[in-house]
Amino acid sequence: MKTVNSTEGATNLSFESSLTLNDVVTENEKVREGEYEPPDCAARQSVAILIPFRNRERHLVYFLHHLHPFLQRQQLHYAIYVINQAGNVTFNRAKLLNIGYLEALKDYSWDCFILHDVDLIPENDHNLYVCEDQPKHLMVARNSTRYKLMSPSYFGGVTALTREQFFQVNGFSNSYWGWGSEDDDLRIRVRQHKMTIVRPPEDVARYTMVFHKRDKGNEVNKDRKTLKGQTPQNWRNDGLTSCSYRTLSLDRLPLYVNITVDVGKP
Ligand code: UDH
Ligand code: MN
Repeated sequence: MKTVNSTEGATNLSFESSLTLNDVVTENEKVREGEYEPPDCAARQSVAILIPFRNRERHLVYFLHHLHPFLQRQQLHYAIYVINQAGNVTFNRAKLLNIGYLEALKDYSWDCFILHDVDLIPENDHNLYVCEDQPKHLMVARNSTRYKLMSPSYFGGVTALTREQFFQVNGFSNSYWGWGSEDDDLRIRVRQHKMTIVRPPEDVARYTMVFHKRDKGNEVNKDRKTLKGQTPQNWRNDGLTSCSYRTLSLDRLPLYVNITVDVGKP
């Protein structure tokens, strides 16, 4: 088996439609229940990767295929958590990420949390999946927006916050049902706590988004602008401290921990 112990810089990504989850399991014998530790050094940070999820099995296969070797080249101690929203009610990305944080901390006192869309694949392994002394926005450039940052205030797609940073801002709001602005809400929380947002250089922080259409059950949230206006008043009462949900199953699969949850409804 190939040993992975150094980064490679820009890589050519491939997306083979014939690739199966079993193939990816075979490629990654050293991963146990979604977790990996470098065998011959002590990782500087222990990192939990949290993925909000529903009905994106094909994307997850590509994600695991690329991310496991990517993270191992960076010599991280890490684990991947997929937080799967049960049922058909409107998707709630932010609440799933709050749940991921709370559940992952039951396993281990992770230093750093990477909040990661399942369809975004990093193109360059010099984009380090570790936390900084300020919250970090990792997805600066992506194919779907011609590798341009959409706005200087954009804080979506892939972000990294320490356990303490995420705790301080009370995590995400639980109130964003459907698509949009939950990431802006997190940025407002971060700014309110006098933190700044850091980014890697744009030639490094590049991603390919696997093509997709808008999902059923994740329509644009019409209340998103109103909600965003209330964040400075609401953050304290709406977040990790008020996140109620029901865990339906927790499965430690070979390449990730799958947590299926009932998040309630709008
Ligand atoms: N997600 C799911 N299942 C869903 C919806 C969202 O797993 O049904 C997760 C997934 O991790 C995804 C993330 O939430 O990467 C963000 O959702 P998204 O990928 O739908 O958001 P994006 O901004 O697309 O990429 C919005 C609609 C795109 C319309 C394209 C028409 N040009
Ligand atoms: Mn997407």
